[in-house]
Amino acid sequence: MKKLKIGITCYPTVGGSGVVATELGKMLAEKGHEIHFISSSLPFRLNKMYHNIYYHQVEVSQYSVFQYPPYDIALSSKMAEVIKREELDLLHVHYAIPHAVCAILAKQMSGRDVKIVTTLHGTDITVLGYDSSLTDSIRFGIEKSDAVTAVSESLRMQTYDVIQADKPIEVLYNFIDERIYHKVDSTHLREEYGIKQDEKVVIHVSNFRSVKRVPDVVKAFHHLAEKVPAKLLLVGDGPEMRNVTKLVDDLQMKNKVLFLGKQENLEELYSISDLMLLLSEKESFGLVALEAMACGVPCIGTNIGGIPEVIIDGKTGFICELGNIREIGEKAITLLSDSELQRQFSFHSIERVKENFRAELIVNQYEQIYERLLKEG
Ligand code: GMT
Repeated sequence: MKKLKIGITCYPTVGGSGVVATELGKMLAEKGHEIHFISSSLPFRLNKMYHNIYYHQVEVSQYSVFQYPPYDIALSSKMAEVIKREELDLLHVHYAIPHAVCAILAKQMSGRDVKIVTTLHGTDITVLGYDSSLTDSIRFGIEKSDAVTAVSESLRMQTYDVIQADKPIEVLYNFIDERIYHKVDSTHLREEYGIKQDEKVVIHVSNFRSVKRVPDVVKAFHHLAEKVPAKLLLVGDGPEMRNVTKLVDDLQMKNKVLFLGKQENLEELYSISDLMLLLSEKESFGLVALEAMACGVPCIGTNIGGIPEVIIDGKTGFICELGNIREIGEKAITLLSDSELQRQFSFHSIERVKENFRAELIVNQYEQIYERLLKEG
């Protein structure tokens, strides 16, 4: 395929969407494309030098005449500048608003026929889509993009349902870089964290927003810890942290729960874990479940959004009803008390990721979309 010049815009510090956008940029660069990140700060996973990855910072000035800093306009101007100067072939933006709308404006400002690909990650639809003051803008961003992708079938259907967009939406699942996410030898961490030989390790990773239902994770763990010796690793930070620490205190579980805060090198933590809990009330995909599965960790997830498209009930983990703490706790006990079941689920998790969510497979699908659009002219 012809080597392309691709502009990528995402919220660089926001969880999964920023991770996927950055990983995609890195993979495309490895395949020889020239990548231009256009964002407000350096994407946090861009932690290595690539000769063909460029970063263009969006500077948002605060003027006293404006009540709010004009991020969207500053971004559109920067996009237009980069489209013209670097002669970009296409812009791949993550989130319909504001990024697709900014890309459409930038295309008009630049006067060049740059193609626009928009990837929907969920928050733009499952949260913002229900704000009627934004629905028309989201629909506009989707319909005026040249191609639109969603990270799960569930998100695709929800977008049609909520936004009523008249546009084909293709499902391209999230992926992981299997060179990073695989089981590694990090057993020393068990000892360093004070995890005893006979204890199982349960992990939860999120940005602790209320939609992640971290209190449910603590309650389900409390249920299982009555039967199975275990420690809970809580990784991440966010608005719910205060409630969660209080709940842990109230349940007298301080000695069983480790608050690790935000962490890099998650594969090392997954590699000492026996089970992941992802009990969200909204989740268009659940990238952390995929990362854990790639390291051989079975997951229990809620029957919400795209989670059942990632976790296969009874094969790579269990799917439970949202908020059903007893059911979740019991399923966790079943799994953690049966080492053969755990081994099978772990094996099937790794296989599932390799077959369906490996980077090469999904990055090729994105490239095919780019190629198609540029051929269409
Ligand atoms: O989950 C979050 O709070 C972050 C959010 C985001 O916009 O980055 O994640 C969304 O995109 C991820 C990557 O596609 C998905 O794995 C997450 O499921 C999705 N989050 C929600 O739908 C709540």
